[in-house]
Amino acid sequence: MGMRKSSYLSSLLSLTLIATLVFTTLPLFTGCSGANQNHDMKPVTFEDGQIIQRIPHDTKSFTQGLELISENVMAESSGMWGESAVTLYDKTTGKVRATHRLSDDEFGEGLTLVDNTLIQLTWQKGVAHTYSLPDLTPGPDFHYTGEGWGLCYDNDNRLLWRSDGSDTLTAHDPATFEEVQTLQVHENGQPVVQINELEMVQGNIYANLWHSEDIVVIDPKSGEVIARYHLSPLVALAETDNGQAFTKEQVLNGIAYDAQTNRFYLTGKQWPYTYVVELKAK
Ligand SMILES: [Ca+2]
Repeated sequence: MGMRKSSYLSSLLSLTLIATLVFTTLPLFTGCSGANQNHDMKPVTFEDGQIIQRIPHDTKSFTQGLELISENVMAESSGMWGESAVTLYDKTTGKVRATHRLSDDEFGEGLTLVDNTLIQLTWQKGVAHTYSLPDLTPGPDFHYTGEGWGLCYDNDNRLLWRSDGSDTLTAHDPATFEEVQTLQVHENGQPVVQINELEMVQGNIYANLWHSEDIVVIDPKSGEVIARYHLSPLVALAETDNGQAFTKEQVLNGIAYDAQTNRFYLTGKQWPYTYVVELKAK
């Protein structure tokens, strides 16, 4: 009796598992006929916004910095020892326009544009590289203390904001990279740590948090997190598009804002796509 009951339960569990697999897998293939064959997609609405388009993304790129530097051109900084680079590519096709490899002892991190110069952080070397456009011709380096994680530029106040994995953002003078001020980031009285990639959007700082599926919006005057977006539906879509489970380091990282369309370009480390997303106003 015990065995029969166990066998019955086992069959029931198997059927439930198969049904679950069928029902969870089916919808995933209705809008996409394969990761590298069809980039079109049906818009996906989720609680905090809508995913409306996917754009090919280099799965070798360990994304650390993402910024739209003109109407059509995306700049991306990628990390990893021996593989770090800065790359310019078409924002709709992903076609590479220019790329520059870092030396093997450098780990690329955040990047941003100041006037016509790209600035790229390195993780632990205390060096920020500069490049002129459109050819990524290297210019003079900047030097700073501490780690480099994310970088964005507040053009209105002429301030570069750098994250270092802690709850502190450091503002630098864009001409000299001298430290101007620091900002403690907090939410409901608690420090917000592991702040990673950054993006300046309409006077606020949008930030990835390392190993998190959330993007937070930081008021640069107070350090208060004034909004938090939950991007787990985007991470789930990207993982499906990837065709296999993400490793624990293939995290959401990379925010570029298109002021013309009020849309965000969001990606992750070694993701197959960058996604165009409309975020709800909060
Ligand atoms: Ca960015």
